[in-house]
Amino acid sequence: MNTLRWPAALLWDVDGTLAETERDGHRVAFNEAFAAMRLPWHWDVAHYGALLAVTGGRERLLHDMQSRPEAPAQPEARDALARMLHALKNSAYAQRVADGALVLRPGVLNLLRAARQAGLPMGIATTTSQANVAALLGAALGADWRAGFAVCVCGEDVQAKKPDPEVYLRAVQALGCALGAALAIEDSPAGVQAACQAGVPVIVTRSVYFADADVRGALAVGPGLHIRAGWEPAPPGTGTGLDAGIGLEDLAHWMAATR
Ligand code: XBP
Ligand code: MG
Repeated sequence: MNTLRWPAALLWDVDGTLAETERDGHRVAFNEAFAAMRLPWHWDVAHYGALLAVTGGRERLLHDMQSRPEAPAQPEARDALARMLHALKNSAYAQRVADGALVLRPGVLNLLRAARQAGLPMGIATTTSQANVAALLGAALGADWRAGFAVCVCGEDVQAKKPDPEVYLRAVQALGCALGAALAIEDSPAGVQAACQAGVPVIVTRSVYFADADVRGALAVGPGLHIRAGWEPAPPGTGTGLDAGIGLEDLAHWMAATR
């Protein structure tokens, strides 16, 4: 009996999945933007965690402004301020990446390399902006990072951000495979919801902000791609050494459950 189903493509989420970018990356950069605009706002770790329920940095700013007396009253002025803050935030984020503040999560590089060696097409399916993906992956993978991904669908490329399925529908359409044949790697409930609604199987690598979040619908959930302990269901592959993380064979076993 064949218990393997090799994915036709791997689709990577970015924030929280490829790297722990939120707490020490985007959050800090938002605060730098507030300071640059002389606004008396500061998003602490806990408040930012609550704000992550709103996907998209600009949308997050607009949401937070609803409870800020200093925010402009007129919707147009609010929107303009959010755009300005978001641009400043993204510059500050790129600077943090350039300073080495953000690195890929353990196990990510190994799986990226294994997929590349196996000729498995990969894509990016993220809510974050194109510039942030380019900053992060340019620093982590080199200037030619884009060549390693057949598609890269970002926040600007969709009408509706996660949990809407659009990002996954677009990415899989560009890859040219069946929705159910691709495999997404996510960290957040919104990401899992987006993949599931698109009909794309998904596994979850837990990130700091979504350590206990409800990610039902995922094929497998675990603490990181670098480690085989703590995954549910347990990684069924053989592993390739004592310290081996999650490999392609594990993904193919988990995918077999979708037959
Ligand atoms: C995470 C997000 C993004 C980032 C900030 O996206 O919701 O909004 O927090 O990036 P994902 P922007 O997990 O899908 O990568 O400010 O560019 O939106
Ligand atoms: Mg994420």
